[in-house]
Amino acid sequence: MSEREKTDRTRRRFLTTSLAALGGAAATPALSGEKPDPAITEVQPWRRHLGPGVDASPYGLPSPFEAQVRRRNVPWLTADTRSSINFTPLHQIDGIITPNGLCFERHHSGVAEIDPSRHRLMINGLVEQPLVFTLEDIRRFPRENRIYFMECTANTGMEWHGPQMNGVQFTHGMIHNVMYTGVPLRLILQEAGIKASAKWLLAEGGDAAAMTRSIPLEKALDDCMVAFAQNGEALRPENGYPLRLLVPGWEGNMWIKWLRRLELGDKPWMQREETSKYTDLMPDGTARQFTWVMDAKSVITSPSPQAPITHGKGPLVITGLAWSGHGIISKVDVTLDGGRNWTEARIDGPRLPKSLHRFYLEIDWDGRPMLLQSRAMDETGYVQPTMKALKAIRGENSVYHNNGIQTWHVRENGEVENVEVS
Ligand SMILES: Nc1nc2c(c(=O)[nH]1)N[C@H]1C(S)=C(S)[C@@H](COP(=O)(O)O)O[C@H]1N2
Ligand SMILES: [Mo]
Repeated sequence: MSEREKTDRTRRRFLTTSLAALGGAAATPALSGEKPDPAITEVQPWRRHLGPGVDASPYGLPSPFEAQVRRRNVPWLTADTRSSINFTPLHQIDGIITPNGLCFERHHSGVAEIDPSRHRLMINGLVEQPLVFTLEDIRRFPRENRIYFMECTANTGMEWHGPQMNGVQFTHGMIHNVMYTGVPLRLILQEAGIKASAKWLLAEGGDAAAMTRSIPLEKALDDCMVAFAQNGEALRPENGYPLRLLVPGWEGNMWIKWLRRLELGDKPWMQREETSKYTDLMPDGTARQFTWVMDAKSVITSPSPQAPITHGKGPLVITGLAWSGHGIISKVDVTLDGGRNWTEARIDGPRLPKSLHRFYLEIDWDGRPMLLQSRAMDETGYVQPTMKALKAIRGENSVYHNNGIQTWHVRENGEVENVEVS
């Protein structure tokens, strides 16, 4: 019998059982001899009285039964939550969009709480006419809607020295994927008039850190945006309200939040800035700099250490995310045996450049241990490397840009552990 036929047969058996349960019949093997299911036979509390009316929650919140779906930080990673990071619960969400309240946060000086009526965006430097915009001014430019991932350069950074964090939220959760509404940066810069000598852009945040980053003008004029909305509503304070810079496909550090100033210059403001921190130390002691693009990467989000298999053997949905700063993901492969055999996974939902892609592989799990991995390929033909291949090139001194293949060890009891295979 083929793998597909076997899966179909198991699924049919599975469906008959569930259908029988719906009908209350106890004729199937799975139900015979068991006590009646109180979820079926008893009237539940929520059927005994009317529920709350329409305005009970003017800004809706998830069901209280979903309270465990939340961002989490790792207290020992940083000394103070105001210069810290928390992580997106990748194992608890599906599809490709990160709900606003679950987008990971990374602040250098806490969240700036900005009164939008007193927020300004200033443009100066090598422009014909320095300008100051209010938010109302920004909203009078033509708008675009774009879905982009934003990944912190340090995502998966703790894993360079072998498995550290036992959960995909912590190994890969410095990423979110949001539909932004905003204005192409090009239009705003052109309004001020770009001088011919301008080659670089300095973006500055309005937080206490006054964080700045230099961006090549070529990128700024390409697909950068100034966004005021995320997933249809105003940006959240954590993510840069009321205005943030988008630098699609490039490292998260450049996506300046609480954006207050754009300066055009003829050379980068590097070294004296934040930027010097974000280099990759190579085995020979030299540093890799200007590594802005986030290379193709993927990870299985379930099963994973925080999302073990609780239903035993039989039908199992393996799912995960894949992304590339270079464009679209063309293919994701999944292995159950640590890389010996690979099967192409099914990508479902929008396949957009520089956005998360969702993949699935449905299997009939025989209950035996697995070494699960996923491997992404992007439209340039680049294939996500193994940890071993990555370390051979980059050595062991790196902190940033770890896009190596992640391995999850699934035990017979369904528990999952973070491991590295050589
Ligand atoms: N103004 C300002 N912008 C900032 C930061 C900051 O601390 N201040 N942190 C940067 C870093 S390192 C990252 S990874 C992202 C985090 O964005 P998020 O909080 O929306 O996840 O914002 C970037 N932009
Ligand atoms: Mo970051």
